[in-house]
Amino acid sequence: MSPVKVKAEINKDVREVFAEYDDLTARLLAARGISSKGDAHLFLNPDYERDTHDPFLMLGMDRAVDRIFSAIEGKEKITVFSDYDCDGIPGGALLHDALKKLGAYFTNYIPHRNRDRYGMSVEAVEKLHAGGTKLIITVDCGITDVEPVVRARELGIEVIISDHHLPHGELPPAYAILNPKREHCTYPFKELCGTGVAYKLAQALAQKSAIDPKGWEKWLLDLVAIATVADLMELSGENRALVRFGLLVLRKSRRPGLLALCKKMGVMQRAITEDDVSFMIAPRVNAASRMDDPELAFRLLTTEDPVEAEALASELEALNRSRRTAVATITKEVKRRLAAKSSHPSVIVLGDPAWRPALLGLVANSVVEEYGRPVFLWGREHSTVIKGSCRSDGTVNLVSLMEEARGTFLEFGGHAFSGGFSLTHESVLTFESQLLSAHETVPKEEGEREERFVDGVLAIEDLSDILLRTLEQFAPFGMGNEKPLFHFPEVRLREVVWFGKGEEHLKLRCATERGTREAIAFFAARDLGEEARSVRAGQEVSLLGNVERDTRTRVPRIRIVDILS
Ligand SMILES: [Mn+2]
Repeated sequence: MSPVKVKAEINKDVREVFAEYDDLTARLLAARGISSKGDAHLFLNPDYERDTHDPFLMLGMDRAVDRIFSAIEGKEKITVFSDYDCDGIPGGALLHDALKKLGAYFTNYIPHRNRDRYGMSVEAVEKLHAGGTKLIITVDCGITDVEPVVRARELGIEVIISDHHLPHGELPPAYAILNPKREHCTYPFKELCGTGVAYKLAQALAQKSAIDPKGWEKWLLDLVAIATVADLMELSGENRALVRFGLLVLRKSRRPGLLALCKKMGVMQRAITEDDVSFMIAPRVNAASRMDDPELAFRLLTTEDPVEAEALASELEALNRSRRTAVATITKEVKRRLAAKSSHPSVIVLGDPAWRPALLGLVANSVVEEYGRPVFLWGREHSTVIKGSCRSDGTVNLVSLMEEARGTFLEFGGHAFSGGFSLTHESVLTFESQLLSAHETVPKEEGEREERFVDGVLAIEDLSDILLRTLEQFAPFGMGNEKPLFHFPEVRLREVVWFGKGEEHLKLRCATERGTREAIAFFAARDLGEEARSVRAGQEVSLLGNVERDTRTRVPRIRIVDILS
């Protein structure tokens, strides 16, 4: 049995600092690294005006705003150039709405995931020039696109870059560059996503415009919430406020596309949570570019026509279904090939020209989970270049690993746990051996721990509205603010129910003084394994789980993360 430990045991001193709060609140604050009364107050009481910074603190903002207003006055054609993922698309939609409000003459451009390069390209710039564009505003891309920006200038187009990716090397010769991570930018919060940076630009434009009612830009926060959660940004500081208030806007959003999508997905709009954004909305927005054209998702977010909205929502729903099937098919094939081998090297490397590169990240995720080692998968589509995705189990930093084998790649990029790359046809043959020898030399990180850290130990009797309200103060949850996890050491089961089409979901019922309480695990048969399959009524089990509200009955329940015995 894996030992369970409480994350932050609080001593007397800490308890005194948080004297005004109950035990659980104090413990959750401490577990989030909050140590002063002032910080606790800020964290528990997000305030839009206080927590969002003046957009003009961002380097280049004055220049960008002036240039955009002069383009609007001069009726120059503006193109919003955004990335094709669930950060670029909402960001493109956000500037679409803002520029429309301001009466600009503009269009949106989103490159195609398979046909075009990532970010700006010389070809795209030339296409926009032919269409009469005089000013390009990027969203979620552009910070490294020196050559396309040089080409734009040659053609008499000015470029405003808004991006949040880490700059490296020379900056493009753009008219203005908005990026809190660039050198000399003293903007106080660095972790905005691409749509977050676009929102700062919209805020600045709104401040300088005469359009009433003041504060109209806040209605764009639904898009900021979607992108910040989907792009896995740290939910601290300004992001915490943007997402908290963005979710409120999302619940009231009148965007016909979101309304139609919620209906299709069976999500109650007025109760949308960050989980609905991560697991329902973001996959459908991403399915557009993975399976077809990113334009579909962009139009869903911007259309004002309920009939078009309905059609687009159906289309995205269908694309998401075929995306799921395609991922499952490739995953099955990968696992079949792996199962056929008697042993596995320290890095799993597989590929097939028939695999669609845009899906391989999702496949790699499940292979890492099963095999517990770094996984590199490659495929090909619409191009002669081999592209792929990699995921790490946490034992090596993928960026270091790829740097060590840099000669084998055409291009590569990413983070410690996930990345992407491209290869030439020749290097495919030596790819695996190159990665294996790089893996030998690269430093190893400590693997996953055996111990499980929880925020506290509870009894099933503790599930109450008061507990839920305490936990809700800590929402929204995500990166840097994980959903509180609890240990329920002795849960006496009254009833064990398997439900769903293939009886794949598990519901455990328990009797308490407050009435029946439930613990639930979706796809328990697949995700929880043996322990789940062997539970019986009358037994006592030890559970790890989050506490949530049953969306239908509003009664508090446990969302099972693991069954320990
Ligand atoms: Mn992004």
